[in-house]
Amino acid sequence: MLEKLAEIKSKAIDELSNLSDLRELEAWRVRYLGKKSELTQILRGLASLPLEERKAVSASANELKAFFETSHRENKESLKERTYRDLETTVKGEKIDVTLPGRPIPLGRLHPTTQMLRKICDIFVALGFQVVEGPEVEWDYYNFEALNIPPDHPARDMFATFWIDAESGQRPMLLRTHTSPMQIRVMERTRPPVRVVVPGKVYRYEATDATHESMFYQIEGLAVDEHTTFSDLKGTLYEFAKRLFGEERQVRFRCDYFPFVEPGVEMAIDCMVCGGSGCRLCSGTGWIEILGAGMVHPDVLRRVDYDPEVYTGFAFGLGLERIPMLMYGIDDIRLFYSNDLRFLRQF
Ligand code: YSA
Repeated sequence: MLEKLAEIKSKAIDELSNLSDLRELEAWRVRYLGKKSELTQILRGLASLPLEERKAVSASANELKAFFETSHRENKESLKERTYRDLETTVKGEKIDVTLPGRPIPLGRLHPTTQMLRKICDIFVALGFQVVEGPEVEWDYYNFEALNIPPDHPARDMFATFWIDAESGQRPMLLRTHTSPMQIRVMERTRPPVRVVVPGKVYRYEATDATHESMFYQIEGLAVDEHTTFSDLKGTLYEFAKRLFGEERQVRFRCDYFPFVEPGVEMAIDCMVCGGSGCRLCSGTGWIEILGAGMVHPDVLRRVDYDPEVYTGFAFGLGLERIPMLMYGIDDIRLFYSNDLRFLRQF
């Protein structure tokens, strides 16, 4: 047994000299002084030894225990000191220069389409219009029929359509090709006076090019009341153009055709690049078309139970991307939705 104790001591001293931190020292303590350690087992078994042997083993085992406890205490102190010294060296070596400027946090920004959409809506809100939104998945009825565009009407060719489940035999459904269906939805649920603008995404089944996307934004406007006249239409859109493009802009109205208005017009502003003398932007005409508009067709009013003898109204619709393209000289509409950060960060 005495030999066993000598063996334990030599092994423990050997391990002790190789410890490098407090965690290892604690493991050492458990190994040699813990409840399950060999030394503790020997001390517990002393009673079963013959008297003579018990005396000698007891003295040696207790001496070893005291030795281990002292060694543990001393090593703990020196390891603690070593840890502090190491920490101090590390901290001194890694000085933080608090005078350095912080790293900038990258800020997000609003998409140019969103910025323009808000700007335009703000102008109409200031003119007394309410902003409403509607579904992008729409019934054929609202997108076409209620707007005087029955099946097989040639005007359907103006609106290349993404149909949804056209073969199912149910009511035909589509991705709205313009925001005009919201004219019907708004009038169905409100009585005049009505004054709304409707911003939103629309879809056309078209090949994309520099001026055409298959998804783009439109803003629709609708005003209906007793005695609303074509002069109201002109005055409202004239004011809108001045507020958006500046006081000096000239505005021109010319006849156009949309089945849901009578008469129909297109509105143009004089070219902001050449001032009307003709350039590449305005294709040499001096004018840039901004929107389609007109007086709401009496048949459309009748369809929503508005008496056209009592109520009249005007409506307009504009392609949103067209405006920042003109203002900032952007020559390809596809830049808006191709998510190139170099383009988007400019706005
Ligand atoms: C007309 C009269 C009203 O009383 C009310 C609304 C309207 C506008 C009508 N609903 C409409 O959608 N007319 S439109 O087919 O000529 O489109 C309007 C604008 O959308 C165009 O002037 C153009 O700026 C834009 N647009 C059309 N197709 C586009 C497009 N923009 C990008 N990509 C396309 N594929």
